[in-house]
Amino acid sequence: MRIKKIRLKRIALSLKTPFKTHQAEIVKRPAIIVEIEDAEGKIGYGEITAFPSPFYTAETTDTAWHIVVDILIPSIEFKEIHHPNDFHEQASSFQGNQMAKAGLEGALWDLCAKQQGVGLAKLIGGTKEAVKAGAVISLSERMKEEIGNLLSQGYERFKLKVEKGKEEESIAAVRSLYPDLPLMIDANGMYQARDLTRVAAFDEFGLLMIEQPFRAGDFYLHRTLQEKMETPICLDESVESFEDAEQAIELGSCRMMNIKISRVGGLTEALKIHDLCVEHHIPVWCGGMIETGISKAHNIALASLPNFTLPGDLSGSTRYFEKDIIKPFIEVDRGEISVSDENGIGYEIDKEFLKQVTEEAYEYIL
Ligand code: OSB
Ligand code: MG
Repeated sequence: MRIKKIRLKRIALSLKTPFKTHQAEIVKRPAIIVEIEDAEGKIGYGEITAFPSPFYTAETTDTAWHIVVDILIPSIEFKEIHHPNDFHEQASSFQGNQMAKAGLEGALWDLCAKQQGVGLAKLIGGTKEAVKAGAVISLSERMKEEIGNLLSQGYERFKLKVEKGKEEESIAAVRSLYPDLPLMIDANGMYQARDLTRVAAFDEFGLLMIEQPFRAGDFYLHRTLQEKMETPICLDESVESFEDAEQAIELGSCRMMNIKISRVGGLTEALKIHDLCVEHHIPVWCGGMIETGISKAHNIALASLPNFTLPGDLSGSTRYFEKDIIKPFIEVDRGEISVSDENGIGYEIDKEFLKQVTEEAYEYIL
């Protein structure tokens, strides 16, 4: 791919309102933007979506920076990379650190599409012209107004973050206002074996699915709950690789899957998981990470694949932030986000704004 330069930019964006879950409260969103430049000066953009604290997966912004700068960049043979898949193959000799890997691979995918003069969605086999928007409602938000506002923008799916012991109350509050709302909850692994019966009774709420009720490594409890429950279980944190997805499907631990490019270590792995789910008739959707437009653009391209039949955590640029680092902003129009057919991720970078929000930069010249 004639890679000449790799740049990392550590940025931070302030959220319009804090995003609160039972695990963390996010007020400022740090991220690492990856730029990979080729011999012709074409630039591919990726984003490392790790958080400052390891509340979601084990990575953090700092560990990801370290892994990219001190491990991946010095050991990857960039001259041998003819396609992003080659990076995936080389990076697989290191364990874990999916978000660090995904950020680099993402920049390569954007660059690859730009070099071929095609949109990223088209390059990976996307078929849709638009993807459906879905919203995530965190704990601190005024739920009622928030849902009303998002409904008027056409959002087609609503995911509530819940707090243990208060979930029945919050689901019932939403259901009393919106009996038919396409609603789900994301437990982020907060339940234990002793909660099985109580969670199984959530069937009465007619939820689209329950996301990640138990901790990540536990395929057994998810399977036990799925056997007791009509409501589909959807895995998020549990699936960090193709092999995790295979086990989950084989064991019956879920009936739906949330695919996040960053959680599974890049688009190559995400595509493999998508194809596996097609084979097993498991519908998938694209998960979000409260990310900038760069990562959102990658998500939109992924969600344009045919088996992304459920609306994901796909929202517009101004859902969480006043201003995005891409131009134009991603917009939700009557519940849909159009899939760009411009080259690469399909959006320009607002270089001025990116510079303003950059706190630390690193450049490696090959
Ligand atoms: O569990 O899906 C999750 C955000 C940060 C970390 C984990 C999760 C989330 C979300 C997505 O729920 C929020 C969004 O980007 O809209
Ligand atoms: Mg989740």
